[in-house]
Amino acid sequence: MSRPTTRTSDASTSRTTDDALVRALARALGGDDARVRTTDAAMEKYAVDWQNKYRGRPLCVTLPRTTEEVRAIVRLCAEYRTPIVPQGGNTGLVGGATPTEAREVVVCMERMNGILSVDEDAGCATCEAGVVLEDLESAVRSRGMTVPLDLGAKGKCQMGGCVSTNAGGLRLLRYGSLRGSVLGLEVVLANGEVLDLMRTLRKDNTGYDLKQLFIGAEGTLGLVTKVAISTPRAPLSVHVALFGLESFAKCVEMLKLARENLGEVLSAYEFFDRESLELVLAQLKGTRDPLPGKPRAFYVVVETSGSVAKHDSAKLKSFLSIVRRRGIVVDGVVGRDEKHAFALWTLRERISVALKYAGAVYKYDVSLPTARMYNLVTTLRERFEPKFGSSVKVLGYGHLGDGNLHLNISCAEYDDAIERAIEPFVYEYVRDERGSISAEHGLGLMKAEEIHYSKDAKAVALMATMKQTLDPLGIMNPRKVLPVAAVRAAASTPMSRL
Ligand code: FAD
Ligand code: 2HG
Ligand code: ZN
Repeated sequence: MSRPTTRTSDASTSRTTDDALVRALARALGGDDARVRTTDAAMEKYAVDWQNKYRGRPLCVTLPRTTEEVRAIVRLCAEYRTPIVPQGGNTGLVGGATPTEAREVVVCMERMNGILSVDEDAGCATCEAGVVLEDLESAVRSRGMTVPLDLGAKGKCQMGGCVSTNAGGLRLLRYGSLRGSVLGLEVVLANGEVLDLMRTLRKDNTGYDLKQLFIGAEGTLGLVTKVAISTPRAPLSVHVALFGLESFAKCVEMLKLARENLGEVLSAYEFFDRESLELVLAQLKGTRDPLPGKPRAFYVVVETSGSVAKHDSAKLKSFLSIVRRRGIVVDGVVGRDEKHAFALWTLRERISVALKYAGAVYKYDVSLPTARMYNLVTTLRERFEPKFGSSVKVLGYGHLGDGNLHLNISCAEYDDAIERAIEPFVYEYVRDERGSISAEHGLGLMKAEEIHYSKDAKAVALMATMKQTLDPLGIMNPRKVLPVAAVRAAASTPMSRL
């Protein structure tokens, strides 16, 4: 087989090269047409993101079944200098898993969905990267354990995608980030070699912790093919309460009291504003106002998880009386049973689904100092009101216990005038607060060029050098995470000049 040195701009040569690569990929995957897809119809669901905001035109979509097949795909793409877009459940919110217009090869991991082991004694599980989060949860639940990650997309997102995003979710407050829970990884590097970091040890101080490089790398440094994750005991008793509050300051005050009084059983502390609730009630069938007839400006979901129901409910009761006595909450409701608790959680967990049904949405996922977090929402409302009136809705919700605000701007359709009113204003605001422009969703395509708002030039240059070392041909998910210019500069800058 001839070895092209670069992708040529000559259309016919380029097409011939593309055809040769597709044929080679088909051979590598056993000539199975269903696993090397080339028609627009067969590629559609892989070409567009969950929000319908990003769309690309991939050269083909590949669906490997084994690490060996992933290696073969990566080697061929390296040989043909053709970019790879790793894809999991395609639920990412920053366009990281979406191909661009650059005729890339999508490598979707959905067929690598085997659960390899569940170890009750060690409290860990190992699986292939394409296992859906909810499937892993069911497997470990039947053995009395839980996956230390839970999010609204659990029925679709995959373990490899979650690890590659370093997804946070609804119980980070309890279990911490995936950087602590992930015990091992297997990764196919950009040269097609396998990096075997699959250990299930809790403690291992032998040199640099290389798996951390791939956690949150959004597929720009290699393809995650296997994951080992700690699986703590599932809580035996779970209680959920939803409160109505009149100001954001009260939500913050109540968080402090929840930490003090619920202590070790506190497992989630999530907030949403009235605008978010109204949208959910309008868009999602079967949802009900939890505190009918008493609209409140803010709502907080508090969850406790423990092992002795009597002890946990006594703690929750005492917490309720403290926050009532101090006049922090106006009213609240405690989940009567599992079904009712689920209904209360739905109001928070499915806000992003309601937003999707409502039309176009601009999403910002930021870390800010907790007490001042909501000021960004009110500031933006003031900015929008005179120009756009009620045609643009500004919503605030998120993981208050983690200092993570989800700012969402909902409108009928995407509009450059609206975007100009938001950006770079939001990024500058977050920079001035020394926050992060990506708390948990990553940078993807959306924010690759904006990384400088949260990281200084030296840090970005060092990241680009690491990218250059691991992916010298630049084939792993190009244009995602890092600015194009930084990656180019790294190719010609010696480390000593950083
Ligand atoms: P994808 O979207 O397919 O990919 C995400 C990124 O990882 C891309 O850059 C992709 O190239 C890369 N990637 C995927 N698989 C691999 C692999 N095997 N190897 C290397 N790179 C890979 N996020 C949160 O943090 N917290 C939340 O609470 C949360 N809730 C959500 C709720 C909903 C309804 C939705 C739609 C999304 C939510 N998200 C949340 C976004 C979140 O990023 C994803 O749900 C999840 O982490 C992505 O997993 P995925 O398998 O869908 O990955
Ligand atoms: C959540 O916490 C997710 O619900 C999605 O991270 C947030 O859609 C969003 O902005
Ligand atoms: Zn979130």
